[in-house]
Amino acid sequence: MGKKSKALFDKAKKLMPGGVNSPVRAGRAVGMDPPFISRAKGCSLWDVDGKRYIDYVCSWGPMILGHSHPAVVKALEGRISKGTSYGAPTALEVAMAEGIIEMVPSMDMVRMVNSGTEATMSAIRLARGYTGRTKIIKFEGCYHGHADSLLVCAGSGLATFAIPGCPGVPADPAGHTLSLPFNDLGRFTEAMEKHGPKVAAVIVEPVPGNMGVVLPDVAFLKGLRELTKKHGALLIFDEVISGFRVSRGGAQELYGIKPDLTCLGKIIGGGLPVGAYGGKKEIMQSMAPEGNIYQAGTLSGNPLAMAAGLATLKELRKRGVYEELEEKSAKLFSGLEEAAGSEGIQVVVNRAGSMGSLFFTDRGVTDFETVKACDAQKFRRFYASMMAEGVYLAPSAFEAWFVSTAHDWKSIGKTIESARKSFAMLSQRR
Ligand code: KE4
Repeated sequence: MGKKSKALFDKAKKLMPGGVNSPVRAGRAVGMDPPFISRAKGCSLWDVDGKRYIDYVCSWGPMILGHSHPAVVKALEGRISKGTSYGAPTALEVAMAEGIIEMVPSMDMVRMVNSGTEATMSAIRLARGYTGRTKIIKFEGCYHGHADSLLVCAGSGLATFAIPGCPGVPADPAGHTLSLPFNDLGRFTEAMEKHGPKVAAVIVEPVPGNMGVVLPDVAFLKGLRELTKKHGALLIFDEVISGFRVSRGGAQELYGIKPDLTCLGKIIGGGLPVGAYGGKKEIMQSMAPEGNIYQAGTLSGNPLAMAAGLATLKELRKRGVYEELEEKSAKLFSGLEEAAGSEGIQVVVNRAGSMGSLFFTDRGVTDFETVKACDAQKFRRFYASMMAEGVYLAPSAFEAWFVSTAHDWKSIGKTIESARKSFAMLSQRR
């Protein structure tokens, strides 16, 4: 890490827990201190010491058009002189709601919030209020933000009434959450037979990105839809990452499955703080002030976030955007696989559209157990080598690579070449 980043990190650690405003950024999972970023443009980041990186974190998903996209910059410049927040309804929110409802198949009505956590927390409260039930089912390896009822770790053994995932989460909210293996329809069926009438909602990342990318067995997703319907529970798709990412209409469009509620975030804010939840009108109408389930937010629907998000969605509606993302992502990830193979390193690549992960293993990666069996030490060495090469990856094996429309062929080629060098290094250090 450069001298300026180090000085900043030393100071930051005195002022903020771990020197960061979100834990993963501290680099503890890879044993490397983080570079401090000074600016970004297109697919590039520059750190405060002037080093350029090709960026595959893309702010953890939002920057699907790359950084400082001209349309987004123009939208923000045109907005900022009109004020930054009113705390009152605006035409921008109407346009955003219209855009989301038009693009997301299951949405009749939507509410804007300020983060993915707020979106999932609100969707859970709505499901509980609407059904009058309390139990929630989630899946191991899926992350839905840091609301108490969703910060749980799966115990071992059968379907487990979860144990709090960290201090400060009282046993009570966590105790209403069951955590089950992802992609295991048998275990889910068993749990629903046992608890179905008490389950308010089943929440799932339809394409998980938070254990690295794991591809869903479509029969599993279809089973979630059928069994929630059978038992009167709501199905919540957490598409904070997969929304507008794995296809224009997200995983629900890709797999043709309509959840009762969907949580969104990231891309719809164009890089500004945002989240949203929505779904069937007869469910959403339970939310205050129309209904009696409360949720609120000072900056919800903020004009700047709406302007950046609208500009982003407008670009994503253009013809050929998802075909371009698919072509670039296929080239990148097949290039990574070929480079690893040529250096005798066994990797598995999971990819869904322009999000993907590379695992150091010789067997399929289909759930959290198989993710945890991958070689984390090899990932750490690969990560350090790629950062030295100027390729900026998420500092954790349990995250995704994101490709944007701003990733050009030259950068993709450079990434593959850097990976080949990194695989060669791993090969020599067996
Ligand atoms: P936020 O509260 O961080 O905006 O969103 C929470 C969230 C909800 N659902 C899914 C599927 C998510 O991936 C997230 C947040 N994603 C992580 C990275 N995978 C954010 C990065 C961070 O925590 O710093």
